[in-house]
Amino acid sequence: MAMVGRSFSLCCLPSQAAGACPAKPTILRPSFSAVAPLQCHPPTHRPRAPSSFSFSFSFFRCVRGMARSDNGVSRDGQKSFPLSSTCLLKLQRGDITKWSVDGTSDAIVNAANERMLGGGGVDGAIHRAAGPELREACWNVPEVRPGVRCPTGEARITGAYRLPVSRVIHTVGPVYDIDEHPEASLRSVYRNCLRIAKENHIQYIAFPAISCGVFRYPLSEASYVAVSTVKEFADDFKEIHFVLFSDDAYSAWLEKANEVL
Ligand code: AR6
Repeated sequence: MAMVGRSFSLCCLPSQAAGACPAKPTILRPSFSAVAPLQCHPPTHRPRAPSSFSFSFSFFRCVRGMARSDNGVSRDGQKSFPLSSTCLLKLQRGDITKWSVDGTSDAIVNAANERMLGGGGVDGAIHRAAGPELREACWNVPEVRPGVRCPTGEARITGAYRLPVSRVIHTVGPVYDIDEHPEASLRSVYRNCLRIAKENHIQYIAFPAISCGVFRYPLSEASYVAVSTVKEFADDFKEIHFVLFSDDAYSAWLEKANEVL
């Protein structure tokens, strides 16, 4: 797949206006937009007895609907929950580096470490896919103390370079066994990511299961914190996604969304 690189500014800090980072000119993936609803036209004739044609048409529509949705999961593998009349929560399995909606108002979240210069897990995958410009952008994020660009629970935003989204939001989740208040720290992670996204006019955002890999946060507890916290931002985004790499993580998030929403 051809990748389109960008040479724009190294880093967009929260205080900078969204316009500081130019919009990506090319969308590399089709959008995950919903299928347009079937239209109903008012009858222009007297009601007729159902013909074999109308039966077969209804049957076709029914089968088509089933192909599109199995237990609420759309053909592209996403399960949707309304958070408000204007915002959807969407769950899907997959690789977050491939995710995008429109390439201009979308962002993915990176489960980084405090140095913000790359690592393993989803952090490594995002840096590999974004290219070396992302590391350079992270390097230019000011340190708040030696070796710390993003303290645990906070968030920073950069460009996305060779990724198909417009921005990357970097955050640092708690190490479950070490953090004194892991739940409070994980809630701060989600709140700060969504705040910085909102400040930068992001409308579509995708999270991985932050802290659930190397940092060993249990999936059931993490999914509860994640789903219940993003709900607070239901009026601020069009879609909030979780892109979950493992079946276990997907099942945990699905169970929690069914409970909480
Ligand atoms: N797309 C979506 N999710 C992924 C992907 C991917 N491409 N790759 C892994 N995951 P982790 P943490 C899932 O360890 O626990 C790094 O070294 C993975 O299955 O990436 O917050 C950083 O530099 C798991 O469910 O993040 C930090 O040092 C989830 O992402 C440290 O790890 C998070 O796992 C952060 O640890």
